[in-house]
Amino acid sequence: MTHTSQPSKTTPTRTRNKRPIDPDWIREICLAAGADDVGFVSIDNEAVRSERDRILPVFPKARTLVSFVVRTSRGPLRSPDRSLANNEFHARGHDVDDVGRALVRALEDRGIEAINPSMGFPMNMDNWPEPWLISHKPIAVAAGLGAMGIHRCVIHPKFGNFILLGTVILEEEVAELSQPLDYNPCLKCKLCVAGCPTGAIKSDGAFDFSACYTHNYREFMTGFGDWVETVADSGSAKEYRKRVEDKETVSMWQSLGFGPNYKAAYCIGVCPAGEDVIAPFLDNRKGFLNDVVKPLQKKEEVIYAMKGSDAADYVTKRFPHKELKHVSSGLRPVSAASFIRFLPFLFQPGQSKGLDAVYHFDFNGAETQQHTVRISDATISVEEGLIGKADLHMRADSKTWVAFLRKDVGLLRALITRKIKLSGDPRLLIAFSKCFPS
Ligand code: B12
Ligand code: SF4
Repeated sequence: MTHTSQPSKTTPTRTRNKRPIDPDWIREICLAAGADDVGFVSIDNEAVRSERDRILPVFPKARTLVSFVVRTSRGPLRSPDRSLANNEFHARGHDVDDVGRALVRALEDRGIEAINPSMGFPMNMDNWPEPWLISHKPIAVAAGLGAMGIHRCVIHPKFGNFILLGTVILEEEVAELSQPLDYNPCLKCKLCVAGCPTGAIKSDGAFDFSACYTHNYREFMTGFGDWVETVADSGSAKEYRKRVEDKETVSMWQSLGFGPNYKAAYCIGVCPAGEDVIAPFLDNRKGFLNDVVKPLQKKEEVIYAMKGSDAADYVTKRFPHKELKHVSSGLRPVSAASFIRFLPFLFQPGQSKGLDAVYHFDFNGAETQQHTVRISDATISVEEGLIGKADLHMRADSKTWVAFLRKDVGLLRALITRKIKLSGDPRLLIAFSKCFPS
């Protein structure tokens, strides 16, 4: 099929095209607007089920997801000077949004409704703590634009992980859909594991969300919120300066003025996968390590981590020349349901050593929820309902529980007023809280 049968881009028509759209027409618009690769996925594809559930309430007409990538340049992303990387991330991120806008306009000119969720920001913060409208990664994977690497980012077969992802959602079908890759370009070299300054990337593909978020996103969202609370708590300029160095204050100003600064993204910088990227690694692995990985490992810099977290232990042990700074991630539950949902993402295996216990959470009041949480062998599992015998049973008014976690209400008061009731060994509550530093 060619796109000659389609109306011209410059002559808008309001007649709805009932035939499946020519994917080449869409691809050309995306490429002309700055994309480097494009794929097509049906909203009914099971691989994007999680996204379907997010998209349909916002755009019930959705039929097809157009996934596209924009390449990022390797030099700036690999530089120990993060102003180069930040400039590249921000500029290319805007390029992704430009492609989305161009495609939506072209589709609308043909009478086809479409939406373009942002590459990153802005997000809908009313939906905090999961404000992103869709997750671009599973869509890109289903569209054959790459596969997930050990570092949980999508690796394109040609451009490697030097890509940012975008998605446009439209109300029509396209004539041909894409297929996922039948291999994974990730080499399992684990350079991303070695490069990450916070230990967020585990060699088995597990990802310590809070380690990455607390450091890399120090000047985003709740990292910013934590800084605001530090300002509020300081009481005087002198006290503030004891807590926050001048370079941190000006960095925060820069983030507010020019777009937030990422602190690391070294996992992306060091990744050698992808046809266009791999040659220097294959030619001379030691040289690649010296030129690309070591400068980031050796860099003297501040690493933000929560006190008592696996990341804090990791920095002390693995990167003693980097300056560990204890901060709060600022992440705190907004409801009993979000407390439960967060648990697996915030769990710190290293802090749970020796703990083998079953917890029952029995919430009442504004939210009625029952969950069983097991922690053993440095793993966590969360199930709905009160299953088996608990070592510690907690019956709590959901609002009081959330207020306790947000440090707005003390545990003693909640116990005395019987808003929280414990049965079992209360020391298990201390052991539990150690697994989730905040
Ligand atoms: C949330 C988010 C993050 C989080 C979580 C990262 C992650 N692995 O998902 C944080 C803040 C840590 C982060 C960091 C980075 N991100 Co980011 N991020 C997103 C965002 C907004 C959503 C990702 C998502 O849906 N994840 C859910 C699922 C599919 O991913 P997952 O790996 O299976 O899930 C993990 C986490 O997301 C987390 N999680 C999932 N759901 C929830 C819910 C709650 C409540 C919590 C607390 C956690 C959580 O736990 C999971 C397991 O650890 C997307 C933009 C978008 N709208 O899609 C960009 C995106 C994934 N990020 C991107 C980039 C580039 C980065 C950084 C390099 C940023 C930087 N410049 O420094 C780092 C890389 C870190 C890494 N190795 O992943 C790119 C990735 C491009 C690619 N090639 O894949 C994306 C796609 C943006 C884009 N449009 O291109 N990011
Ligand atoms: S650095 Fe190596 S292990 Fe990590 S994602 Fe890239 S290819 Fe895979």
